[in-house]
Amino acid sequence: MISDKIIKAMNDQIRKEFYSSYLYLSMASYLHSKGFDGMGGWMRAQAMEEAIHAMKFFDHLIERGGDVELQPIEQPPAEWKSPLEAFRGALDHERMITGTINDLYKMASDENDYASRTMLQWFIDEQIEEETNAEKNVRMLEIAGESGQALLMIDKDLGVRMMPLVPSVKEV
Ligand code: OFO
Repeated sequence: MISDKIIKAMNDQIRKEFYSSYLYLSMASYLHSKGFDGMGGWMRAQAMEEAIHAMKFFDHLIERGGDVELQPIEQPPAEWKSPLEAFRGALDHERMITGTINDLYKMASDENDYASRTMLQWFIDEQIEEETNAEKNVRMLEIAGESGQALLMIDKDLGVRMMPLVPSVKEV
């Protein structure tokens, strides 16, 4: 049995994951507008991945008999000073999300909700990867500085990221 407290917290997390998707889509749009289509493509793939994260919580609630209550998603920023500032924003955002996942894990542990804890373990592992990738991108852009040539190389490098595979519809 999943508690009302966890149902509420997971509904909040669905909003946060969709906000992440919105934020990265907005960063993608900004980067495309500046001519960095590779970086924009990377952000676009990240936006898709966040929507998949939201759906993992959505599916978990349905499987556990908890009601999904979709909340309004706030408007993300649309402009950054530079690609570096956008990627720094992404890193800060991932660090914040890691905190929310850790809080959820603690809540599930306190309530002896082992099913939620197992599901959240996937997110804990995922956040390590998310933060590592975000840190790597920031580091590369810091090294590139104002060099147009280096920025174009990073753009090309990030542009090879594949779109995530959308999992098939779950049978619930
Ligand atoms: Fe970027 O991470 Fe979702 O959870």
